[in-house]
Amino acid sequence: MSFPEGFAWGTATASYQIEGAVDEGGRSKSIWDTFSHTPGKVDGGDNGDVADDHYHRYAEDVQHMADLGVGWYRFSLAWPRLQPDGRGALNEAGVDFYARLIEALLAKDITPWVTLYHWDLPQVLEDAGGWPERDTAQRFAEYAAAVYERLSDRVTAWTTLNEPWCSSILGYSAGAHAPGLTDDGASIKAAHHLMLGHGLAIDAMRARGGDSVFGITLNLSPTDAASGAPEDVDAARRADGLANRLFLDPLLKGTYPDDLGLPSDHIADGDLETINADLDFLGVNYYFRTVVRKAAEKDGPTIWPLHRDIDPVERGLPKTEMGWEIDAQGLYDILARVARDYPGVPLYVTENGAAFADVKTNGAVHDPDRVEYLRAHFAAAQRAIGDGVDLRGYFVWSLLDNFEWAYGFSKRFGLIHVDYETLKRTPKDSARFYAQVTRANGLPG
Ligand code: PNW
Repeated sequence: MSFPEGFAWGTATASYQIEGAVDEGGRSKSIWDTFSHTPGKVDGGDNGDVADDHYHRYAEDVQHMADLGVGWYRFSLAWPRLQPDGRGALNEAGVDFYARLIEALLAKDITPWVTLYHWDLPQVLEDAGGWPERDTAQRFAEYAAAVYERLSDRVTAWTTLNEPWCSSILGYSAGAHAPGLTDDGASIKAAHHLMLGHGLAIDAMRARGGDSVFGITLNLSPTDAASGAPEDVDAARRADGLANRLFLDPLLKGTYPDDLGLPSDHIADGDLETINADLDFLGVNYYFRTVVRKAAEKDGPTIWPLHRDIDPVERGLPKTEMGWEIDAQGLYDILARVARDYPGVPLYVTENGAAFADVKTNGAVHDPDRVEYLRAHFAAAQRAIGDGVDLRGYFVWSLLDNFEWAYGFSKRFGLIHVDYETLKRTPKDSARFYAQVTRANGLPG
């Protein structure tokens, strides 16, 4: 049960979910500070003010990674820490924090895999219009280039964006994520400007030389019809368009899907060429399969902007604490589909994992459901590789229990338990399981 030699095993986190220290080192506010401090937006009124206090405890966290035996760590940089004004010179205290983290990783032979944007837009840029505004793409490219100049002597793997679907659609049309808007048209513009920012950032970083690799991470979901009825099949095609092809097509083919009837006034000449920048890798985040049917048109916040006649359908499978049905075959299916429809780009699973309630006894943390979840998904990835998918690595979400966005601290995804009273870290059974996998480069047994 071995993976290819050199397969990159890692764990993943994101800045706002773990760092805390929101008022330290010259950091400005992000849209997630604003959103989480707005009553009613996050479960339990939770916010990331302290989170895992990783800003102060990063050295201990790096030691936990070493114990896991991971060779790679995917984390994100907080734009408001590095460029508090959303433009101009970098903030030295911010650069210094990430430089110390990166050096601690390198000292343990852990390769840093940096994400430039995991949703914490400087609030000052949201005040200027946020992602629906074209200038935000330019701001992002300038930020990326400035950071690249300072860190590319030590960091050689660069991801521009994490999950532009979440930033655009959850943020601007479903209202479930910061900035919490519910405007279908704004979300489509936001998606375009995110990808434009991605393309401009890659151009700007490549122009500065070095031997880094550049890519982007998408959350992808195989999308099926609930029945063979033509209207359900049509709903599934459109849901797939909005969740997957809206991002995959421009990034990897240089075209937008033409079957969604989306507005295009905001698209300028040359944009698609910029967005279609060569990718050294595509990161795939996989959590669940989507099954839909045709429904009646409805108003209100939606994850299917401008296609308000789609309903999700449950299949009665066991679920994680997020309410997401567990479907490891879905990981195989999405990897195989990307490899077939968008050939030639190396793939990484940049996130996969699950929220489950932990069982605590005598200071130990048992999480048999997570162990089984990971085992099944690793096996699915291995089948995909066996069938020819060029999958190069796998990052488990997440290293630590952390601030799970709109769910606050109520959902725990960590391999390592965090006690939010004491901030004590305790590796779960799944951490010991994962350490066996990384050391054997495959499933034990
Ligand atoms: C991802 N959805 O978010 C993020 O990259 C992580 O920061 C997050 O903690 C993790 O998955 C678990 O949620 C997603 O509704 C949030 O489809 C929502 C969705 C997908 C991914």
